[in-house]
Amino acid sequence: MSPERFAALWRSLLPIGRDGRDGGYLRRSWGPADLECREWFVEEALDRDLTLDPDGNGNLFAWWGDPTAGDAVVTGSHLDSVPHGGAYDGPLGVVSALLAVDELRERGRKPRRPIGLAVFTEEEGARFGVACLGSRLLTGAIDPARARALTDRDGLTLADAMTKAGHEPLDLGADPERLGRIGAFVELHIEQGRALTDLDAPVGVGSAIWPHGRWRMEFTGEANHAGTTRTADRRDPMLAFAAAVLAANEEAHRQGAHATIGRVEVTPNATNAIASSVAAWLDARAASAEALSSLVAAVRERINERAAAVGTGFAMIAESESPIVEFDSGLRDRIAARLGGAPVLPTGAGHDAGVLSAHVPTAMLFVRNPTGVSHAPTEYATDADCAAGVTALADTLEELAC
Ligand code: HGY
Ligand code: MN
Ligand code: MN
Ligand code: MN
Repeated sequence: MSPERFAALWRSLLPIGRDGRDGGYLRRSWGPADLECREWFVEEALDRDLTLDPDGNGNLFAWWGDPTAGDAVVTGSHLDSVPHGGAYDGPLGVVSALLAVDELRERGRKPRRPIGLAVFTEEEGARFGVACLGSRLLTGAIDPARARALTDRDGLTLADAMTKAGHEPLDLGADPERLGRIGAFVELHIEQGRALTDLDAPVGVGSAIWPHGRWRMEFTGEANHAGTTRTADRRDPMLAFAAAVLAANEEAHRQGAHATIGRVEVTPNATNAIASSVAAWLDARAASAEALSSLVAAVRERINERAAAVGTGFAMIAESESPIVEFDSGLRDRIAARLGGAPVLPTGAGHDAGVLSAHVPTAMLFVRNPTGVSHAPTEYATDADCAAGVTALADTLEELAC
């Protein structure tokens, strides 16, 4: 695959969903940009004579060969983004899947196993709060009634958003028939880190996904006047919230883990009123389950101490937790060998591949990200490395399906 060929298809998707601020994206699942991206995918798939087969969860599948034959090799990723996110996280895997089909056809290959392309919905969980929602629904990892009731920040439920987009929310749910068709899943993704840059390698193979989770934290205090309430009389939930941010940062640093509080909602959120309550979300990740639970426990303990000291309430509720994912070692080693000994590396980022790995042999390919930055407009990979990623994905599909 040439960088020019990659760039031509890449540029056709690039303008969709730009949020108009320094190159960031807002592709919210079931929102206008997401629907436009999905139309783009359908058009590209039909241009390649692939057979479209969407499931009831909003995931798109496109097939080269008869999927009912089973034991398919499926590749793909997601098209939704975090708010003001980058262009590559998700879409690179989808564009690469389309181009890998082109590459195999130009090599004259006729797969002996069906090859499927997949686009999973709401991978970021940025709209409805649960990451990998589409692949969790497909695999039965989340109850469809709970999913239907998830709300976005405007109070719209997933069911409402689907209905507005012309989809039937009652179709949500596990789809053992479609899942049963998949014999192996390979997701190509921009690396969200600098390991490949440091190794000076354009492509790597995934070994594991760190265990990670999201916790909603609720801090409750007493609203009062900013100008007339003495400090000693305050029950200000912002103090315990501030302790949470510092505890997350310090405990993660101490344990070599990652903890982020990037989202907060203050009530009433007025300059001259002491907050009555604060909601915030902890995103915590670590190399092992033990390290993750000790990180979360340490953060929780420090917040409890601070909340008690300032007389405010505190609750911490797990919203989603993902255990460590060790990718199928046979698949991993076979792919790394086919790719001429490509480096093998873990990731701290969650992926649909992590959800599917509980059901089918799964692998990931990573494409070098020169700065390692992700979930931000500066997320970037060179056309040459992206083209190398397509070639690696085509080699992988050829190795597994042809
Ligand atoms: O948050 C993640 O780890 C992924 O990028 N959705
Ligand atoms: Mn992603
Ligand atoms: Mn992401
Ligand atoms: Mn007043």
